[in-house]
Amino acid sequence: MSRLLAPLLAVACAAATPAAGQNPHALKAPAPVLRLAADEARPEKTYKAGDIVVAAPWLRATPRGARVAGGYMTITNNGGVADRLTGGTLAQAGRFELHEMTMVDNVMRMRPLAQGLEIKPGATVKLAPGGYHIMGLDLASGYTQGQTIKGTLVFEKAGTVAIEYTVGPIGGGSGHSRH
Ligand SMILES: [Cu+2]
Repeated sequence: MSRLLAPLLAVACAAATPAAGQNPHALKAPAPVLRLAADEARPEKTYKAGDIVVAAPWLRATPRGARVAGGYMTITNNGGVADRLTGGTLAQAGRFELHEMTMVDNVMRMRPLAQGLEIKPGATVKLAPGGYHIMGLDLASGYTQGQTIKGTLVFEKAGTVAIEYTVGPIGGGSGHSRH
């Protein structure tokens, strides 16, 4: 990875993390816009392939000009053997990576999951801001809140799962001030 790209990725990941003192649950709340009642009643979207269930995938909306975006979801393995998320695709993204956020010297950093992400039998793994996430890089254009964006996830055993991300808010307390 180029030295130029690394700071960009750090910004994107920081943007996915609540600022200090901010209630992380507040980020999950919808922006104060009018929503249809039917929208509220819609059940959480799930996608199944073999023993794998992917629930409620969402992407964080991108600030203007951003070339990277983080995505989150919950993955459950209902089978009796471990499976592994190894990659995927994301509409408008030139590249797709699996990442993990970790605290290093009090700074949130991320690293690619070179071995993918194991989903143990019976386990539910949450990809969420501040932890595991998928990342789209080399975006041709940004994502706007409310959009539905197609993508795929590739599992070692369950194979390829077509999913649709809902684009959520950019979120407050972006880490841009760190730069
Ligand atoms: Cu990342």
